[in-house]
Amino acid sequence: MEITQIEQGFDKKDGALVLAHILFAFFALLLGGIAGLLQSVVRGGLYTLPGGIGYYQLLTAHGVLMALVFTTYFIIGFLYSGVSSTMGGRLIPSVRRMGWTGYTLMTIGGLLVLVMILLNKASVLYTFYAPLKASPYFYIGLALVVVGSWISGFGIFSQYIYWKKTHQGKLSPLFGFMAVMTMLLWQIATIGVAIEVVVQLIPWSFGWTETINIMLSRTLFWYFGHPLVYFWLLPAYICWYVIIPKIIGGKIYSDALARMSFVLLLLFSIPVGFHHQLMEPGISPFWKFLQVVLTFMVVVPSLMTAFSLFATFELNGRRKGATGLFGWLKVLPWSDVRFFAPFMGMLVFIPAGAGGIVNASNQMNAVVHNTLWVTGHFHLTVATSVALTFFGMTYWLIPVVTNRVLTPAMNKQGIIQTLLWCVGMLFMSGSMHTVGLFGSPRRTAYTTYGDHPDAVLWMPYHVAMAIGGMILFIAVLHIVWIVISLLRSPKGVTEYPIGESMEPEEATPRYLERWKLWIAITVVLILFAYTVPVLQMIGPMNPGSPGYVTW
Ligand code: HAS
Ligand code: CU
Repeated sequence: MEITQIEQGFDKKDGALVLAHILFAFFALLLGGIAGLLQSVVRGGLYTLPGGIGYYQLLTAHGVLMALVFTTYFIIGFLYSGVSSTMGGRLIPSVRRMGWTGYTLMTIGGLLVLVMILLNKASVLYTFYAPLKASPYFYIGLALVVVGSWISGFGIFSQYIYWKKTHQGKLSPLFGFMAVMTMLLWQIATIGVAIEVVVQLIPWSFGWTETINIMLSRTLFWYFGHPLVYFWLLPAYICWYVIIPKIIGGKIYSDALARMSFVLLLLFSIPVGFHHQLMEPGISPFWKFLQVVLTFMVVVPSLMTAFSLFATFELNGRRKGATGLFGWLKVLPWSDVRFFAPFMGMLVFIPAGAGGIVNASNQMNAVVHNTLWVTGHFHLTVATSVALTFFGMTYWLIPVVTNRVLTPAMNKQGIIQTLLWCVGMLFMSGSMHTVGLFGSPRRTAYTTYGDHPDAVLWMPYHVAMAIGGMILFIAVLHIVWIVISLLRSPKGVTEYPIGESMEPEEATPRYLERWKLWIAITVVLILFAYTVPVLQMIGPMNPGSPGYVTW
């Protein structure tokens, strides 16, 4: 039985599940924002931390809360909302239960991780690189977060299977297809980090094993760590492909192209982790080269996405009578924050993606690796393109799931918030990129290196970073205030904005939904890229290292 959204409003029980995720995400954003503000002023030499709080402790809290907690909660909440809306009108009860079980486990694990960081027992940064050794309970917390997210992922798969069974032979809704792809990427990627945490880190931090194979642990981490960044990006792409066309009053350029780009993102996101380890000894150049080639393959679906977005915008403009090369720009709804915030995310993604291609090029990676350039790169990608898109979605998502409406006043606040974010990031990420090219290292507390001339050159950029950090902190407070205000906006029914394709359903080839085929190719690519180097790593040349607590 289909229930149309607009008459009934959003299912209340589903709404509660989605809202729980979204609110927890913004709670993490607030805490992470406080840590971010403090560390940027410390790094700029403007402030000294009181009461024995460590710089690296804050940096760990910031990274974990922003990159892992904010993103994962927002994404799962968003995917559940769209799956409920497009695949049946409500979640089947067993799926909703899985959603809550996943949420509970993730929250227990997440709080355990946070407590360990606050107790200063886990200042190992968000990549928790060995041989830095945290409390075992930090790693156990991480494992619980992963297991929780698996259960949430199975919920999404179940709703998809249910929809397929009740709609024999029909093409799945684009949102549902993309949600399944996102969680599939996540499930395959997290196997790597789960092995690292359960087999290596937990026994070692309990003292059951004395040493740890560092190369192997970092490789398992980046097997997960690169697809992790696509796990953040794919939901933003869902918004750009599926939601934005509806908001601008246009249509999706091509359903088939959108699905194909998601298939390619699954295939090529995982066997590329070595592009984070290009400067590490212990991996032979051939395997690094191979994974760099695959990295350039994973750029292709992003270029397809850019193409498709331009086509959507332009065709929409022409339909509305726009002429000339750039006439279509004029008819876009600039004063609508639901469009404006994600659009700024897209715009920023052009230089952000170009920076990624610089990183992936071996020789240039030697220049930028471990410098603030990389920090600048990911503050554009995840902290602007993805974050602004998520903020832009919040303006309709909270009203949809709470059966309320967005007011013009809140829309206006949203435009201001978006501009604040962009200005703050221009200062912060701009300085990071520049000073990174001058060699200023990332992940370092305040130091003038004995007033070395290079460090003297870096200092003004570090101060500019701090100014950007302050503006961004104000923008964090602003979005949190907006979220609270949205919870109190007037009652009413908001439509879930799902775009339609320009093409008829028959235009999408059915092989795009042959999951077994895509999973099989993914597994082959992973085995190809990782088997030999991993075998080399676990050989007798790698005796392992004891752990260190450096903080
Ligand atoms: Fe990256 C490091 C390479 C994308 C996140 N990356 C990081 C780290 C993070 C991160 C968090 O190869 C640091 C990890 C750590 O802590 O050490 N990255 C890439 C490449 C891409 C890329 C090749 N990264 C991302 C995305 C992220 C992200 C996305 C998060 C969401 N990255 C690297 C490498 C490193 C790295 C190395 C290691 C560096 C080192 O040495 O440590 C590509 O996927 C990028 C492809 C993107 C494009 C852009 C397409 C543009 C679109 C927008 C269209 C706009 C429109 C609007 C239509 C080709 C789709 C325009 C309208 C107008 C009017 C103009
Ligand atoms: Cu990567």
